[in-house]
Amino acid sequence: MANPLYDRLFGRYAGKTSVFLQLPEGETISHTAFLEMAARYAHMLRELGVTAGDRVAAQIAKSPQALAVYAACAQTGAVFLPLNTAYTVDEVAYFVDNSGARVVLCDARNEAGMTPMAQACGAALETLNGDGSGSFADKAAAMPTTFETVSRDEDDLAAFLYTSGTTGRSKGAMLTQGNLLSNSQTLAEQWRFTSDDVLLHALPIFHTHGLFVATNITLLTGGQMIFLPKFDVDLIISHLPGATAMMGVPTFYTRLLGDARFTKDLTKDMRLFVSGSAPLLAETHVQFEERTGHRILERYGMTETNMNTTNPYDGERRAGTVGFALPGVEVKITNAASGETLSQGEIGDIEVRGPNVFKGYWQMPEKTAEELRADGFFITGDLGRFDDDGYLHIVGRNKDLIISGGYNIYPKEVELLLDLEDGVLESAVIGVPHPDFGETVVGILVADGNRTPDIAGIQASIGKSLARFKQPQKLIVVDELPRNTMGKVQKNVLRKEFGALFQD
Ligand code: MLC
Ligand code: AMP
Repeated sequence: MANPLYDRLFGRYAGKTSVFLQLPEGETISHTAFLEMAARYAHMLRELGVTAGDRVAAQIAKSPQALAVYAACAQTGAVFLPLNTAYTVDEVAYFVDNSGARVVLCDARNEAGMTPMAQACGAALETLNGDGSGSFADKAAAMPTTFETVSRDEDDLAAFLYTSGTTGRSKGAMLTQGNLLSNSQTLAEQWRFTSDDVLLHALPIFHTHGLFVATNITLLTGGQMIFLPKFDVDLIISHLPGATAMMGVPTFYTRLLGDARFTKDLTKDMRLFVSGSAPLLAETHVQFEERTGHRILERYGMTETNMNTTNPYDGERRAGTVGFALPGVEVKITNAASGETLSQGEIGDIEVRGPNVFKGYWQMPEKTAEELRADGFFITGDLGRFDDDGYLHIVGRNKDLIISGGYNIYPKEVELLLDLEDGVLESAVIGVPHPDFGETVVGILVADGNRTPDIAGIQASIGKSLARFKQPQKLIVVDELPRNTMGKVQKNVLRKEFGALFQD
């Protein structure tokens, strides 16, 4: 009986008392203690009716317990569906309904709001809080500390991560055990991870970066994680001296550079800083090296593919580029409409193929067919070019997407809500440069007749159903939206006009 994901990430530590997690207050959790917690949770999932292939949705705070839910899903063969803690009940309802989740885990503070939704979707609801308490943990405490791992193979589904679409409807990216394992194995080798590493973990664990890159690599190579509940400059500064590696979105690095305590001496025992999920400004790269002597290693990935390219560990880490294709991954620049590969140096669509590429979107065969070619190449929606030395440059996006502090916002989802508001005829949502988040969300409104839209009222209204990070930081009323001859809104014109809103 085999289960590659569980066996290689978790099961191999059976009986090992080595430290797995260091918590901010100094407490540690051993591999054995972690596996016992996961086994108890696996029994709980079984009690709740979960069998192999069932989806388990979790909107819970980052904690060792949350990570143990991931391990329990692997052990029972369930599909783990982690959700951003910022999502509103309306947003979560869509994921639970669309995925057909059998179990939903939430924070006790959200239980009252989530109960009717879970009932309507026919899912069992249990609570698990950031401090490890909650109905799920309470009941699990009485369960055995070992669980017979359910047999699975590399082609079986391990996780669903939802990614929004240009139509405003989120799609569940189906990731297999093989997708996750192949990628973390390659990254661990490329970035030279070993059991001596201590990863300073400050990313959320409901996205690829914090879960499948940072956590899986550590589990695969036997190192430790300093497991912080979230990114906090003070916590990072106090824990950097005990770490060897850190992964972050560019906002992590710009915030650290903004703090005088972040010095060369503080980072002297670090061997690696990785950045991704959003473009790292070349100037951040340069300032970081000037301050610390370390060159940030930038890589490129996405929900559907895990990681695709990386700058070299040895060799030049070139600012403003995302390096080379990972071993086993093919990257080409195409004209996506014709499928033709472009000449060296030309700008076009980035397409990728490899064992990292997902299986498709859950119950959306047409969407899958639009983006995943029959020959296995995935059309990323990013635009890029290879330079003369083969480094990949991401030069833009062929998809209407805003990335704020590493979180993705699809304008269509916000526009659909704005258009429903009183006094709004139509809207266009754009991303504009922001000194902290890289990009931020701005809504441009056209008034409906002579009625003046009530900006504060609209903000409050959309806030009921839209996560805070997706809400426009500014709403601006204009007479009309610029359109091209085809009638399409020219967002580039709007981005130019409002691009300096948040510049110092
Ligand atoms: C929080 N807020 C954000 C935000 N994060 N607003 C816009 N964009 C964001 N990313 C808002 C909150 O709603 C709140 O609003 C205010 O900012 C402060 O909240 P906070 O909880 O204190 O936020 P903070 O700690 O400052 O978080 C910022 C952050 C965090 C950058 C540390 O967003 C973060 O950890 N981002 C990482 C995202 C990530 O892991 N991405 C990987 C995706 S995987 P208010 O108004 O209420 O004060 C992927 C593939 C790949 O892309 O290649 O990796
Ligand atoms: P997500 O859907 O959250 O996985 O986001 C994936 C998107 O993030 C990619 O399609 C890119 O647009 C962007 N991205 C990830 N890494 C980088 C990077 N290093 N530089 C620029 N954009 C990136």
